[in-house]
Amino acid sequence: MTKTKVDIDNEIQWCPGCGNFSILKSMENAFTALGLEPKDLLIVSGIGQAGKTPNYMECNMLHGLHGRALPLATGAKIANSDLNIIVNTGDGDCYGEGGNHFLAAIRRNIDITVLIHNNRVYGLTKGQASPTAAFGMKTKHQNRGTISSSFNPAATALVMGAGFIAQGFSGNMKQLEYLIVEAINFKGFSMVDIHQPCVSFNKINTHSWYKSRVFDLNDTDHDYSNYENALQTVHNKNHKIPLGIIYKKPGVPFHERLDVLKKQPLLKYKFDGAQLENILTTAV
Ligand SMILES: Cc1ncc(C[n+]2csc(CCOP(=O)(O)OP(=O)(O)O)c2C)c(N)n1
Ligand code: SF4
Repeated sequence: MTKTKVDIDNEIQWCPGCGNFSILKSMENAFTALGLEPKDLLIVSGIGQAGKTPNYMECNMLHGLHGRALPLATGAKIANSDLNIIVNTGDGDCYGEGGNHFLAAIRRNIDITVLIHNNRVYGLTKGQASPTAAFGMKTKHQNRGTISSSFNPAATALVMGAGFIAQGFSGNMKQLEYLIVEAINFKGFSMVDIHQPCVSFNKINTHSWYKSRVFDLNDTDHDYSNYENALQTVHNKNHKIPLGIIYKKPGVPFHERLDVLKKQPLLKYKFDGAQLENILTTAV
């Protein structure tokens, strides 16, 4: 069973009250529910408060540069498709610096689960507006309000053809655990965009701000297998925040699109130096 290391090592570096704690605990609960052992798991992250997450779990981890968690996860999945690969990334990391990698991972349908800790600010660097900040949001740095319009992750993922799109909230751990389990069980690219307060630097999108806006899609007649239904949900005009599975449609994942990977993971192939030499010498 995969345990968090929070209580054991007391090494955690997040502010008291940060939404990251509930995300971490929901991950532990989800891994336990799935019977995942640390050896079965690779957690990949980039830079930011979200990027610290794998440090607080018993797991294999790969900590990359800012915005580069997704290409690392892609390479790891190609090398060893037997691994369950989870990416912990922030809204700045994933939708800002790593934005193009987000699009590429969806197009390739890499069989990984991406958990985005979406607090609408760059937490680690003290609260600049991130791509998901609302237009006009005032921060210490954008003191007249941000002049960029807000990025809509679920809408972007949907039109790009992502197979599993969900939205969660750090203030609803039971649902978040369920969404993480469903995302991991999904074969192909899966993402859970998790609304998370940053208690130190985002005084607008607070826990109570979210509480008064979130609603459970299960309480509506939402059909996550219906694209039109999902499209309407992600363009929700009433400023409420839908939580749950927005869209789910399986497709062929990347490692099953190539015969060489379909046969066995890359790491099980023997290194053939002569073949490499041949490629290098004949390449134009
Ligand atoms: C290429 C690059 N740009 C900027 C930075 C500086 N930087 C480090 S962490 C960070 C903010 C991360 O924000 P987010 O992904 O939203 O994560 P959070 O800390 O809010 O969880 C920034 C801008 C960097 N390290 N590398
Ligand atoms: S700065 Fe914000 S995101 Fe970072 S640990 Fe503190 S509350 Fe959490």
